[in-house]
Amino acid sequence: MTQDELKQAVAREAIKYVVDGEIVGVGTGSTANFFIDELAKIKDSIKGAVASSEATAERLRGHGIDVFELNQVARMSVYIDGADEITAQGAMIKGGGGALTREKIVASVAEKFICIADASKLVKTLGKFPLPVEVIPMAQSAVARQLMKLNLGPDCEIELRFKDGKPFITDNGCIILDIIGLKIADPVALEAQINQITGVVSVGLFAKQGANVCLLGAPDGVKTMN
Ligand code: ABF
Repeated sequence: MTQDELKQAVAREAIKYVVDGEIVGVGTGSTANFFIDELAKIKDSIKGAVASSEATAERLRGHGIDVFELNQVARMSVYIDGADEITAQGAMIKGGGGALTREKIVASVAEKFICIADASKLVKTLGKFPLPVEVIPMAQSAVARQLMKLNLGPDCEIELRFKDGKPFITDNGCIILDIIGLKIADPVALEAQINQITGVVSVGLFAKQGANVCLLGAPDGVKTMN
């Protein structure tokens, strides 16, 4: 099976968690895109969706699914999204696509986070994938200095994310600092430490509120981790 086929398999499985007549929170990325394609097949049985990025909103609308602003939504049963890395305990690194802040906000409103990923995303220790930090642009250098003061390890480096030769700008008009070379022993503690730095909008560590369920696609089938 290809990686895309594994992603499609978890996307199909995730449909079982969608509640009839309700609004579903939808993530960003290639696995979430497969989920949107599956959601389109049952669009008449849901009220609509809240998107975690402009790209997701566009894809949902393209499939004829109503997109609601989060401010219009008081409750949501499930938020379904991919991850860059996930542990067996449900802690994740997210934000490789740059949508971490909106993903975290939409996830915070949902009663359950359903993570959909191929088996390559499962790790023992988070940190091989660069950890994204969304930052207010004027605070770039100040935040980078504060991050270095956290003594995150000998191999740790901080890089401004670029796209097409220019600093990457998020849907919120902010920049991303990627922390590379981490081995995250205590994800909950590191998430709290980084959140406290002035100028940080959010960090792509989803540990305090991690995934409630992870659907992991492997060649021998989809495994459910609770
Ligand atoms: C989003 O999509 C992100 O938080 C994460 O960076 C990414 C995973 O991408 P993919 O599904 O394309 O592997 O969920």
